[in-house]
Amino acid sequence: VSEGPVVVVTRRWPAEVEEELRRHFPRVRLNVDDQPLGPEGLRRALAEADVVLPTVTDPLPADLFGGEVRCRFLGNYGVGFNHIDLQAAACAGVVVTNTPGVLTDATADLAVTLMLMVARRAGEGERELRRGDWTGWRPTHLVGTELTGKTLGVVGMGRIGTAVAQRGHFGFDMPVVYCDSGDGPADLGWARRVDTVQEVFETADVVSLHLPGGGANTHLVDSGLLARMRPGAILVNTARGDVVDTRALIDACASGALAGAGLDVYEREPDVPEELRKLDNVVLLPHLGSATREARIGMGMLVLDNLQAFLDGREPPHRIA
Ligand code: 8YV
Repeated sequence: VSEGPVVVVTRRWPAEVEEELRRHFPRVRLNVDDQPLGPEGLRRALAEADVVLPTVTDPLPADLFGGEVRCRFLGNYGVGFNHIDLQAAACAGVVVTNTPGVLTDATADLAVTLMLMVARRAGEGERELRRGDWTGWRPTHLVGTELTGKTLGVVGMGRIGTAVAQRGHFGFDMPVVYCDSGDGPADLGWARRVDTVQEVFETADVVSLHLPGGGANTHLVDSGLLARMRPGAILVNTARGDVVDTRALIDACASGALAGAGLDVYEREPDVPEELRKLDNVVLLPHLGSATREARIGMGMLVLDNLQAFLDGREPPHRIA
């Protein structure tokens, strides 16, 4: 009886999913230290394992696929995959999958959390109270703005963008404008599609980003685009850090051109520029978009579904290369 494929899991996963992995794959290698494998560790994993299950903390550029590659299946634990060179993977004969859908609600909820935290100055208030600086209630203390009735702009109307738009429109009565460079919905009735990112930035009071990182999207949000935002507007990024030119965002938030920004992702995670960390009108979360039990278990189970399909000779449901 074969013991099955060698499976490398690059980080710790929820216990329920690791249990499944152990049950199905006796030769699974779990990363008990939970430290990123780094380029050398990843190179070794690709050379020694039949299956590698990476996360966003495992950059897999083309050169890693240039050497010895025993790996036939890369099951990314996450929906975003700009850390993987898909073309190089495909050339090396590696099938790649991702985990869309199961983290949509968690990520949309976090985008709304950031909008509310910035609009209601929740981070500022929490820091003040914890410092022991709260002197008591007064009518002019930490006055923010309401989301209700403000215009929500969504860049990228895929699964997550649509879930954010629904929350904004049906939960907070926000008119919604959106753009989509791909096959996003032409018309939703309750949300208005516009042709360009510029139009979204010019029209909205709150702009939320929901497009992939990398390629042409890197620094899509630059100083020019930020300058088009309405005075007192808010930018939220739960997509990928590289989509926003951080330098330009720091300037826009520091000058008061924007009311503030809510960020969950950064250009060089886990490094977050000190200048950004010093800004009181910016809310900073440590890449928590999909950090719910439901989403993280769902992501693991979906990786297993994709892997099982591959091993059975079926087309994996979420194949991306
Ligand atoms: C994950 C994410 O936490 O799925 C994504 O694209 O950014 C997050 O849900 C991370 O990518 C795990 O690999």
